[in-house]
Amino acid sequence: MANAPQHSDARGTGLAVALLIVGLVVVGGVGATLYATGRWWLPPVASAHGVAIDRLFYSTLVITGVVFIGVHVLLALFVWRFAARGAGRAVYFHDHRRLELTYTIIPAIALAIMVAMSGIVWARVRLGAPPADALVVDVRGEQFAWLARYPGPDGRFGRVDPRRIDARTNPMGLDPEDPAARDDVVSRTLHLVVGRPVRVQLRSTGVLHSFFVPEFRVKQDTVPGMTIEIWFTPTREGQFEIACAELCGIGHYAMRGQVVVQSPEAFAAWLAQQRPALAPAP
Ligand SMILES: [Cu+2]
Repeated sequence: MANAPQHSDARGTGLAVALLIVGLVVVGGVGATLYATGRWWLPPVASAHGVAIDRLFYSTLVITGVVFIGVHVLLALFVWRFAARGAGRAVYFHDHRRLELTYTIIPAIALAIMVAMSGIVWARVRLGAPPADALVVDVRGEQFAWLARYPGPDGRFGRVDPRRIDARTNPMGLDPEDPAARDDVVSRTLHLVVGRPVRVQLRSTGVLHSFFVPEFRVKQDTVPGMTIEIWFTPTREGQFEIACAELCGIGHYAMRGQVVVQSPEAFAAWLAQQRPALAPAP
């Protein structure tokens, strides 16, 4: 029994360290949550489908959060309950069919449910066809800004040709030989109508960018040579920021665009004031 006091010392140190770790995890977790909810949490949603995405996000957070806390509480309990106490030896067993089946099947079911929940929301948000009365806007990412194009009074987008892109005079690459292009309106600010679905046709000049408007819960890469369409319905008037979410070069950090969501009347008035991009300067 000469070793007994040493064991008791080690246990005391172990318990102190365990309590310190638990304390740090609790303080860190609670602190980070409070800080994050105030500063980095999701901005209030401003699109119709965003509500379903938020619901999915919060249910995933609750499910994984409960599992996370449960696992760590169990881990701490086991460390405390089954710590070495003197001469006892740990019990070892190999193969435990029921145990292995339990801890495989339960997480598999939980994960399958979560994947199905995401799949349903994804299918609704990304695979559904846009309504016929949707506004159509062409959006182009370039180093390091965003451009929006509207079809003008004829309601038709003119041809664009990357070879005609000129950073100063024709950043969209409109083809002046196409009559439909002559009245196209190009704006550095994306204007949308509250409550009206919008189809955004995304293009890119040069490199990959990503069209990200956090309030809309919309994020989509733009790829040179491709037109990628997304659609959504803005539900709140206001000004939001388009942040490029793809590292696209030295000016990436400054690649911000503005979205203005406004009433149908204000939108019509704004559009009526715009000069066609190809019109000679007054
Ligand atoms: Cu970019």
